Amino acid sequence: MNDAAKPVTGPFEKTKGWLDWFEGPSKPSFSLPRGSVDAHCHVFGPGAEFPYAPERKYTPCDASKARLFALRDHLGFARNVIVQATCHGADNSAMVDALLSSDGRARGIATVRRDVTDAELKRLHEAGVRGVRFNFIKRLVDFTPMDELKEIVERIIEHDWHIVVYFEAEDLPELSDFLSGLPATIVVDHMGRPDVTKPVDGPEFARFLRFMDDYENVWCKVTCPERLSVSGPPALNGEKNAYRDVVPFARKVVEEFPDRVLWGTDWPHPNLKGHMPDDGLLVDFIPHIAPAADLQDLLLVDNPMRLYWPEDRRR
Ligand code: 0GY
Repeated sequence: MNDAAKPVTGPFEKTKGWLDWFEGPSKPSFSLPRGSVDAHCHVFGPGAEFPYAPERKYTPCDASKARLFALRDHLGFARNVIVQATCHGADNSAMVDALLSSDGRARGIATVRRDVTDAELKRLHEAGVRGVRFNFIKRLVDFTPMDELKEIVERIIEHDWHIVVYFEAEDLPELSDFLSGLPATIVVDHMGRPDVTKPVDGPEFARFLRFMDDYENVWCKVTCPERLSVSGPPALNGEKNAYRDVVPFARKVVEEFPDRVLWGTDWPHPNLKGHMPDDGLLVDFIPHIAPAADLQDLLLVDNPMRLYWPEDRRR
């Protein structure tokens, strides 16, 4: 990745204390399987071209499609799944622009409201969108009524899209009836954000595992150790054993549900406060949570291909 100017935000002022993504990430020691998919990442702006939404809860640094694709190549991924970030609200233009510039090597997850037109849904599908995201994290979005979410689900079903959900572990009991009633594949972001200071075999994480066990349409991104870790050490300065406290949680999900897990970088890591990880070292986290080659193939290639590029699957 070239070392051009530090990220800026065009006409926007970044949120105070905002950490820009890590400049000059290392080359991973772990060789990703051929055809690996970074199944959770974002683009931000650039703000001068794709303005941030008025209702946003943070203003990030610009993180362009060119930077994302350079990172993809540097780390050894073949494809990306670009998730609409809340700082762009329901204006999917920056994400769609990235999809259209990807030569078919990126799919997208959109944010839509109940007033989205059929023509817009069709346009999003043709650009490569394959799902919507429902975000229940209060610091990121204002509450959307459940009847609006249900209406959206009814609209997207005909495109065979799935639903990505982001929630805090403590909110699962309140959400599980709603989520389990959804007639589509559900992909849970970041393992439902477990509190990793609690035991991996304790009641909170057991509830999440039971949720996956009970509903075969529920998938999980075993992502964001840098967000969930309390113990560290951070993925910086060549650290090969980063975020040790997250390993048992992610590994358990991978081993129990090997054909329903996905992995992604989460670049450019919105809202991290303490440090910004070296993305090369984040890739080196993967063999700790998926030690065997067959698990790595499922996590990084087969599962994301089945969900996002079923027409291109290698088997
Ligand atoms: C993530 C995590 C976060 C932010 C967003 O869309 C977003 O703004 O997803 C977060 O702040 O935890 O998945 O990127």
